[in-house]
Amino acid sequence: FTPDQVSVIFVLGGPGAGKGTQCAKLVADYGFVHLSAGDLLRAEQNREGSEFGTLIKHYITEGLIVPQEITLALLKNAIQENYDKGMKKFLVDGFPRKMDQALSFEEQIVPSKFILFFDCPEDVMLERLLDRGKTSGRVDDNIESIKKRFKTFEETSMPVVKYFEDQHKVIKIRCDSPVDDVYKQVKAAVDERIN
Ligand code: UP5
Ligand code: MG
Repeated sequence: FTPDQVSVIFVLGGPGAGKGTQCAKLVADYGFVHLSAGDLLRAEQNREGSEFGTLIKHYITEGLIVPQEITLALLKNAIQENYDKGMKKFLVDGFPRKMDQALSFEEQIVPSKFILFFDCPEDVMLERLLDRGKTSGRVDDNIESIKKRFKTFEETSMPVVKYFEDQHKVIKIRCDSPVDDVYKQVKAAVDERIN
């Protein structure tokens, strides 16, 4: 695929802000392909024969950003696979979360159309993650990892949001309200931009 053949929306926001939840609703209504960078990394970690399994698990447990080469390759492959099946519209969730990734993706793969940014107070995200941790089985849904994820988000990922804000590409959504209230804002934002 070439950049003019696909369209990508980045979905950003802190850990537990509700990115995955809102993406699932957009998929149902608009037929986007939802690509969560975290999900792709977890799948690669568990793939038999992967040479990156141990490394990915370490970065995720420590709330650190996996070296961009790995994540970029996973995303590029996933876009290609879906493009081959005729899919052209993608929600890239939880990526880019470091400046090098933002620049590489837009230069090497495709520039994003716009960014949905889920803005959520930390105490709300903490409560959601601890609650999800009771059943999620995720190695990073515990208080130690969550604190590290929050720190990485503030120090490393917020500069990416700022970078896109300066380009007037960010739509900020408040997400400390019920899922359907948040989705109303999301839907309005998407309808305005894609038509
Ligand atoms: N919930 C959701 N919305 C709600 C609402 N409005 N009201 C009440 N409850 C709500 O939601 C989290 C929980 O909250 C769920 O239980 C949900 O029901 C409830 P979810 O939709 O899962 O939130 P999300 O923002 O997707 O949270 P997630 O934990 O997935 O965010 P992270 O960004 O932390 O996780 P991700 O999987 O993207 O990344 C994990 C790790 O992978 C990173 O920390 C990093 O180590 C690594 N990574 C990289 O290295 N590079 C990358 O490019 C991407 C990830
Ligand atoms: Mg998620």
